[in-house]
Amino acid sequence: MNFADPRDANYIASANKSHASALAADYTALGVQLQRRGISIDEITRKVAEFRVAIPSWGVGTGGTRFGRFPGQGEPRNVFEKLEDCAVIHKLTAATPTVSLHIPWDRTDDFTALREHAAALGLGFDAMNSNTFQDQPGQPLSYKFGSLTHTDPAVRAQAVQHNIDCITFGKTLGSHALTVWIGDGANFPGQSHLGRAFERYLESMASIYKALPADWRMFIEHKMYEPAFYATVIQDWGSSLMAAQTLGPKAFCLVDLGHHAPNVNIEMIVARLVHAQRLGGFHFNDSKYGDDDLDAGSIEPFRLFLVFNELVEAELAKAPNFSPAHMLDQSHNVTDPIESLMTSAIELQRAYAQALIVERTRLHEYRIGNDVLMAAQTLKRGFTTDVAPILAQARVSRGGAIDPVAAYRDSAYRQRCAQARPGKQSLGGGIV
Ligand code: LRH
Ligand code: MN
Repeated sequence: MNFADPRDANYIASANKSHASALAADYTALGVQLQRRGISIDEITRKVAEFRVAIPSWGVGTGGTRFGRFPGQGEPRNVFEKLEDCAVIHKLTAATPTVSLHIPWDRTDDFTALREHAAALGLGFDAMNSNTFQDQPGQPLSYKFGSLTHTDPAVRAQAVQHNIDCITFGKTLGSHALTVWIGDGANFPGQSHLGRAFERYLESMASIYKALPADWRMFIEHKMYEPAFYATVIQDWGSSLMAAQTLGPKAFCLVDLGHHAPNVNIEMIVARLVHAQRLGGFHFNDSKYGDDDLDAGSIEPFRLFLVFNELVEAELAKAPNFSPAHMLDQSHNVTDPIESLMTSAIELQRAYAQALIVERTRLHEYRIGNDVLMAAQTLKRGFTTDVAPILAQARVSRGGAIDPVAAYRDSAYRQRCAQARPGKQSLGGGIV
């Protein structure tokens, strides 16, 4: 089997050769179509090429559920190998230059060496993620009954210190944000005092907030349920926003698309958080029922488009304090994680491009005139336009592949990893 390095610029250039003329024809045709709508395709392509989304380090290994995990071939065995796979995703899509780490899953003795390894691969680091939803071997106090909101101040102190350690590691890596998601909550009515649990949360988060460097942000991630199945301390965007506004200007709300009940209007939540100037960022994924962590845009692409429509409206309105951090947060149980992460990053670019080509002046007129049907049709036209040539051209303009999945498969990178990374295939349950 012939191996090629899919991160190599020459390999990517040669892989693009056979697709170049078709792309040129499709791009020209779409350009003519958009020109008729008064839209410059090159302007859209330039903006799409600037779009960036961070890769979750925990997403490059095969994920699982509580019922089991079916490891794939050549899984990364440590954070250094995870970064090598993240570099493949970035080189082929030209859209994912940063990685979001999870501690202690990515803990290493030498974060400076990790930073240098990443830099050599052309990668940097986005938000750090703390983990006080699992107990680690040798951990003095258990998080079984909570962490930052535990009734025992010693457990809360242990969880606060863990978050402060994540900030310390992040400073070495050049990260500028800490994402705090906790599973704290109750399984039964009566188990916890809903008000006091929230007060303990604010007290603990205030201690973590104090440890944030001046140029850092803290992202509060809400989630409706799981692992708590009756009440979760930070259950919804309202609790998250109240906490952010209480903690201070460096605290923001992070929207994980899978953390809402089915049919919740997430784009409305985004619009409100933009208004409150507390939209910190996203964990993009998709879901049909619960926190399914499926590939972004795979179940509800129209919903993803509507979220990006709110982001484009905010961008055009120059909304104050608006610089959302885009991250993927997915669990790849039955696909090659590298392929899923590449196509998911592209689905975000697709939703962004579709939102960018909406004819906003016309839309505004229909809205003001209450021409409901034409307003809805004008917005939908962005979604129904095939922007694939723009996405491919944006990749090529940054040295990426016209067809990333084909280039990846033809390189036999996975097969090479299977040979180079023998061993480690734990079958247990759980997302990683
Ligand atoms: C919780 C969550 C959180 C991560 C974890 C891996 O469901 O979305 O963002 O810490 O997944
Ligand atoms: Mn998440």
